[in-house]
Amino acid sequence: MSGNESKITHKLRMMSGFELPIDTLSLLKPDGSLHDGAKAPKLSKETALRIYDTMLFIRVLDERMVAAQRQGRLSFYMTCIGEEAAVIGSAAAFEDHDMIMGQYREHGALRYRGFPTEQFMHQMLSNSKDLGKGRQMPIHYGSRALNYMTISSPLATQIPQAAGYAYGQKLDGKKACTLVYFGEGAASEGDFHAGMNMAAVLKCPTVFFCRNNGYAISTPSEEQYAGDGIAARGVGYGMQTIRVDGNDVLAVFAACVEARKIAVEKQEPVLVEAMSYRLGAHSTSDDPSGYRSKDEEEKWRSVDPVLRMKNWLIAKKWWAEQQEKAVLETYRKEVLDTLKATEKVPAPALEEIITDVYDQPPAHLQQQLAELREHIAKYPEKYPKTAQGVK
Ligand SMILES: Cc1ncc(C[n+]2csc(CCOP(=O)(O)OP(=O)(O)O)c2C)c(N)n1
Repeated sequence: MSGNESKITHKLRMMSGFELPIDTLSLLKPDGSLHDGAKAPKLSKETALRIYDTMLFIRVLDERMVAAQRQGRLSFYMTCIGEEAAVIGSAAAFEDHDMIMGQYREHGALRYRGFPTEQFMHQMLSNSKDLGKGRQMPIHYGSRALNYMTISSPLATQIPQAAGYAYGQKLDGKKACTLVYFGEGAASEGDFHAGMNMAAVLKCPTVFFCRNNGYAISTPSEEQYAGDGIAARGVGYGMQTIRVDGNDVLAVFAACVEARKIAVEKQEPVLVEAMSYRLGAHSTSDDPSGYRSKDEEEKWRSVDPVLRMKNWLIAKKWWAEQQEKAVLETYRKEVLDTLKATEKVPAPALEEIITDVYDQPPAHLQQQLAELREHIAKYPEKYPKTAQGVK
């Protein structure tokens, strides 16, 4: 029934925004066993171990990069700690030719697709081997080869882009969809509503994946929206919607396999809201002790998504504690060695600041480049890395 043909009533009754509460799908208990009546999705040993391996890599990368930022080797970093099951479990449910558009906390999805360790480092250190030629701040990765759109800092801009990109996939008759990630904070932006409405009306194969991690920097979710979370908005836009336990990799994977199927086979959008918690700071520029308690964090630490998956893998005899130690050691060494080697790579050539947009850079940009060259040559100590390459 469409909104213009609703059932007629003769009694005045307002409806509250909380009258249609949406359940949360949870399959896996923290100890790694299944809830009564829960059915695990079909997940091969190979895929399960690839998900888990990606989780371990991301834990190591996060830990080492925060330390590198504290040592002054990096200017900025954002961790994914606490949200590994939501990000990596969802990415695993999609095909390599599906497009991914991230917000910024989804490096796990990029790694799952095979982004090499050295490419993470080249990007974070803005050097000449960075695929983005050093033009973005750290953690703004992108990879054309892996169908992962470059991260952009203004919140929610990726959401209407995802609706538009998926509309293009539909017009091209592709058996593919676009997976777009965003936080519950970004869902307050106008772009969220524009993207959701466009996808719903034009039936774009877009999977909207909201990481509801409880905070938008220091603002708790209770102060961000009224009503039943973000999932209720999917229903409001006339979209198939599901809410999942974001710390439960099986629930996330099962929901996303179904979401992709609907998007690709029925050619329509789906909203997935994953309920989780941002265990770390918002970024290396933030200190969460100023706005939340240690007790609250501890409560969420006890339902750690990585530990929960490990318990499940061990129960299935697909994993063992000794293997884990070896993998963590290997990744720690790999990340540190790669960081050291990457620090020696020179900065991008200065003229690359104006290439790639125009066939022939226009005169005013050439002029600005000449002025910049002069400026750097005059104050080389202020631009130690760039000045080496400026003649
Ligand atoms: C348009 C815009 N407004 C504000 C900001 C500053 N900002 C960066 S991240 C952030 C919070 C986003 O929270 P959420 O979407 O919940 O994602 P989370 O960081 O929790 O993963 C804000 C307000 C921004 N980048 N862009």
